Amino acid sequence: MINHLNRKEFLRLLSLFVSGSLLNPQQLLANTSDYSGFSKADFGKDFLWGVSTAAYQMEGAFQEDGKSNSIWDTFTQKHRHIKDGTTGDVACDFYHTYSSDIDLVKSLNMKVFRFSTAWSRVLPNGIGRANQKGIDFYHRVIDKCLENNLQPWLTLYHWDIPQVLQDKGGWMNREVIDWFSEYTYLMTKSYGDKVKDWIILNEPTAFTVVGYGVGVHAPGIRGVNHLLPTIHHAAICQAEGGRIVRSNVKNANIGTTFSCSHVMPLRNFEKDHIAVERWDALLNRLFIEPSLGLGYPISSLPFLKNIDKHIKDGDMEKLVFDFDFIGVQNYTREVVKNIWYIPYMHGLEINPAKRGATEYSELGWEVYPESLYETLKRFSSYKAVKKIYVTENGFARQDELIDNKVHDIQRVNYFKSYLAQMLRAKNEGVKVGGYLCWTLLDNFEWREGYKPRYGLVYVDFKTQQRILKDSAIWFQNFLM
Ligand code: GCO
Repeated sequence: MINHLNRKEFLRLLSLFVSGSLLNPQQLLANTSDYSGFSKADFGKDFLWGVSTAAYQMEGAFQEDGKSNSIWDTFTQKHRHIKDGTTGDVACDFYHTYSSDIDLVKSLNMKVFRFSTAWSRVLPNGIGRANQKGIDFYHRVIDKCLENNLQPWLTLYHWDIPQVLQDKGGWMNREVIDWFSEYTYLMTKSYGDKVKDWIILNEPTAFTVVGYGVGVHAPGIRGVNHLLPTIHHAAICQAEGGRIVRSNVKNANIGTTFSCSHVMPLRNFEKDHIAVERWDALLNRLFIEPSLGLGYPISSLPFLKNIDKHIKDGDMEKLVFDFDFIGVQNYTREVVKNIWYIPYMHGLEINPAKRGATEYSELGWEVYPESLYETLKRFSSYKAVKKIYVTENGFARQDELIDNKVHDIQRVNYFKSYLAQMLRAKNEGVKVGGYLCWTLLDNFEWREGYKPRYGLVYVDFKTQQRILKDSAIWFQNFLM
């Protein structure tokens, strides 16, 4: 631990610990005990297993067959904000390799293939005339899933609004409600006969806060004045999208997904507990509560108070939608500390390495399987939540290909420990209906570029060759 801290910080922590103010370090360490002894059957025969993917992260073909730029094309090409200077121009080339890639999903004994549709591929002008070649591409993807007896789960928005709409303000412009409705209408009319499982938004907290508040994701916009309308419009679209799917798709199973984390205080100080409340409201409550009719968590998150300016008559009702399920996406936990000078949040997530976490991913995210358990319990405590799916969970590392094999045992252990915590929650009565791991292929990890690899399947980006990692083989056997 001392390696990561300067001497002054170390002495301060030591004195807090001696005075009993710091939580016991053991409480801050991951529980890395080896979980084994469960099998697929323990989850029940209807439990769904699958993989999650996203269009920009793997499709490539960014200008092919009439696709226009999305904000991620612009962000990666123009601003060079990506750590390794890469883009999603080619990514995994899934636009051309979808057929054999979907065969891989089948070969892993999975039942669900979750993908997102790129709005700029099907509606290059954002609205108006549809691009038939773009529409046809997703028909091919869906048909291939159905041929393989896989359920296609379609996510409508995984962060890639068309640039033409961003030029008019994107999510900050209230007209996005009409634009998104038109896009959703087109998708449901095109695929509603074949696709029954629909996810409206992927992680609205992430794309609003990181893209339009902090500005380190596309479109790179900063400031609370931009963030507040973005949050409100995304929350309306989340519900409005649900209503459109409900009216256009017979027997639809409709959900939306949240990036969630179990948040804990660094020290047993009142101020740290208050910081936890703020972070928890931001990470876990911001989008689910308005959809359940509970409004925005303003009292726990004071920077939201000016959101009122953007709320029109009747909007509070429009935020509500009766989702069939909620998708939770959990990778780690957050340990936060009160820091007065941090704007708006007055607290910060402490880097796991700096607080003595023993195991963390290439992104620096701590391995903390109990976070998934806590998240599932937490979301199931909302009475109106009918069902939960874990729609993402996975581990980033720098995998190495040696003799055409990838021995990612650390990832296998990660999955085992998180699955055990999911089972624990399920056995305690949480209605968790499935688990979709992140992700099928190594792909473009947003601002981090291609260095962190998340796939069950290794991708050689020079040749586009695919190689099953040990974790893929582990799933293949586990799901047999
Ligand atoms: C996210 C995503 C994925 C990420 C994954 C790993 O929500 O951030 O849905 O796009 O790649 O979470 O960071």
